[in-house]
Amino acid sequence: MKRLGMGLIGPGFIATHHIDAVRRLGDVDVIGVAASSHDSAKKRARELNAGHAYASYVELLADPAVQVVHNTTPNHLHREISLAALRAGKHVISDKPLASSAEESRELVEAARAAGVAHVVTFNYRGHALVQQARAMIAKGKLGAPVFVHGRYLQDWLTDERAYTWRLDPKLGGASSALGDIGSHWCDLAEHVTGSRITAVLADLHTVVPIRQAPATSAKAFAKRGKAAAQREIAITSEDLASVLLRFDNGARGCLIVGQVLPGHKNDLRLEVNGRLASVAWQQEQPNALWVGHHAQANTLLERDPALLDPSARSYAHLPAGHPEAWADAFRNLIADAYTWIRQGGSPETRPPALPTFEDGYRNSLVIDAMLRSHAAGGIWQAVDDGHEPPRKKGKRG
Ligand code: SOE
Repeated sequence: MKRLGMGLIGPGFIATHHIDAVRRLGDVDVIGVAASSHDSAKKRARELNAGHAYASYVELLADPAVQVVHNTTPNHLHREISLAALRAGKHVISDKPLASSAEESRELVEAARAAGVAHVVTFNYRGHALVQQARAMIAKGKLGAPVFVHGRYLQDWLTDERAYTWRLDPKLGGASSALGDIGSHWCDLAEHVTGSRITAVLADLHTVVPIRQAPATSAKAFAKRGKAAAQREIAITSEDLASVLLRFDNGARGCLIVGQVLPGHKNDLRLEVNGRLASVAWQQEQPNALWVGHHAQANTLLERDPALLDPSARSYAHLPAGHPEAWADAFRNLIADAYTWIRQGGSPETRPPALPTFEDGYRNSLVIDAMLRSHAAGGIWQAVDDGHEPPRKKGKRG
């Protein structure tokens, strides 16, 4: 198999997992990294054993040894970096969200189509074998018509008012925090697993911690608060708590709760789909079991046993039953699908069915935008833009 070269731009928290996943494929070389400065790139290249430290991302994009660019920069740089990589003819794998707004996301979709390369957004929870099992069961009618889709994504790493991250700064993280950062994962999973689309939302957003004591440097996700040195008060305008009602295009109703200030919840993503015949529920913190609920027979708990999985889910399980697979394995599965697509030329016809692309990233931004609009309008139902018309420019009437 011809070896491919990858370059990574923005070597922060998630970059480690991109590089780890790529290394597990066995036929991709980590060529190098670019960061906010050459010194930072040198430091991270050493720490990650990630090859060359480029002086800038422009230098990385000019390197013919790099065919694939992983964009793991902070949200506000996603558009600039992905656009430059696409224009340089590189395949692009971007951390979520695709960009800071629906408008930017749409621009990236159009640029990716024009470039004719693979374009992937890391909605990594799709990579779990039992998520694919749930999707296959629904697609094959095992649940009957889905009538209710509900769940949660709850965390507590922002509970302490001294915790601060760039994600809470609208200029860097975007207008939304909890919904944009983790609600986006749940919405993508709900649409992917059910095969249906969220058409309308009714959202109630809240900021539980409106003032934070920010240290000189930003908190990393899940970092424990040490005794911070310099403190400054920052007013928080984005939501850290959200309750949302949903309507789907297959007539199903739904509801979602999202929060990042909820003590005891670490990375508590749960999705449940109730059909007219049966139900399924999957929890990210117990990823090797899928609950299957019945009305007229005993409920079951399907363990992640490749021998028992639908053929479409089996390739996402690499270990036998009783050998747990988890977050990093799902991440690797998504990256493996991305490189399979790249090797097949990155055309729409060859995309692996579970692989989220820039189109899914754009779609996801439209759903989150509708939730923000719903809340801003006082909590009224808002239709999700279908993405065919350019999203309304801010401040323009009509
Ligand atoms: C922080 O909320 C975070 O790292 C998110 O940014 C990730 O997308 C999620 O998978 C885990 O939590």
